[in-house]
Amino acid sequence: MAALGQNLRINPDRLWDSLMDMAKIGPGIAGGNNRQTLTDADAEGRRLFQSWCEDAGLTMGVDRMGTMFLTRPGTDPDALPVYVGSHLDTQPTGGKYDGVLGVLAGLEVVRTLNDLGIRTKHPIVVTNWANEEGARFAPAMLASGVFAGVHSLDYAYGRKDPDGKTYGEELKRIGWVGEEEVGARKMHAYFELHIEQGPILEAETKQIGVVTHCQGLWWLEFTLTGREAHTGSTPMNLRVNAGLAMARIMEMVQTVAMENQPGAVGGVGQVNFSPNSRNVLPGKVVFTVDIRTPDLAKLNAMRARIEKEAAEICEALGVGCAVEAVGHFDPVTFDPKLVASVRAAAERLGYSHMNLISGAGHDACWAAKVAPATMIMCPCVGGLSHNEAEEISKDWAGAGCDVLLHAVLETAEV
Ligand code: HGY
Ligand code: MN
Ligand code: MN
Ligand code: MN
Repeated sequence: MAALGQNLRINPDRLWDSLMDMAKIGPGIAGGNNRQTLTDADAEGRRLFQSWCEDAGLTMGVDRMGTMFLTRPGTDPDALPVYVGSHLDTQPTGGKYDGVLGVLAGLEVVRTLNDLGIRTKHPIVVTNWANEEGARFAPAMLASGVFAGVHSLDYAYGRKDPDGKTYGEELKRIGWVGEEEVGARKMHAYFELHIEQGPILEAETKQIGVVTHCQGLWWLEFTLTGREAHTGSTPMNLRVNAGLAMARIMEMVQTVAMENQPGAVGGVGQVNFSPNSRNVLPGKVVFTVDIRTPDLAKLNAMRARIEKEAAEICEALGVGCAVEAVGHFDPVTFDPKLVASVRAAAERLGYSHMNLISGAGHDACWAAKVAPATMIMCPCVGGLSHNEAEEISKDWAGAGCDVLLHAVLETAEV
């Protein structure tokens, strides 16, 4: 392909400027972002992204989950589009690049093709998936999950945030309920550029992660029932201590993960005590265990062991124990042909690269259920993410976007 020469590259300054402009919307308190899904800040970020895309000549479609699809026509209107995207929503204390890099890199690919007057056979669709993070409305990757047929629209619309607001209500409130049936679109291929959110690429001094797989995940929500009582006057032997049970379960999850090395992780990011008063033993403790590993058998064995041992811990303390799986996907193998095109692009462009298994989950995991899909990763400083101090370099962003441009062009056919 003549167009795929060594010097075919994006404009890294323009990409970086767009990242910095988007980062001004929904600022955090420590230099990052709090642009949680379906908040007013999310709506503002959506409008900015839409305006940039329309300036680049793209036409927008929105589905009933609020996912945004911005289309650049191809020369063959019958050819299925090549999708390229990620997510603009962030964690409450999120970084400026998690998800955002992939969406704005998709736009930069289009802007570059416009600059060069390159037309592709397949249309290109830049995508902003709604609610990837799952921080406000669990589970993560909710909209792409509905798109892939993993969740029903009713299930998704009924998901509640900590204030009891539902996804459906909030999507309507911000005015982003689209007309398109979710999942009606068919993809020729799907690409997602994302920061690694781990330490490997930086430690190995590699510019590009050629992502071959993504590890699988279970989110197990435990509801423990104790007895509210005075923390001062209640003798130790009369306590029904749900808080203690939670602590022992957290310790056990750590043990299970450590006994499944290499490759497994396990932990808890969110705990809610009720009534959450300093001098009241909790009557109820709700928390979510997050376990992940690339090995499916190991993933399911870890889940079974954690649920069994949690029940034993609670029984010994007289605490009630209920558990619900609120998030799950099996380990994902990305499309070998697309993975090869990413690797070839990195080689053609002269970027150092290595194969990588994604530690974090991404919309690409669900896209891979309905189309050939793959990911490209760039390093992040100290491997830090889901932290306002998340940082990347302009060079890393540029290199990742160059590889995305080449891989998309090869697949969309110039
Ligand atoms: O949880 C995840 O892996 C992603 O950040 N939503
Ligand atoms: Mn992400
Ligand atoms: Mn994230
Ligand atoms: Mn499964």
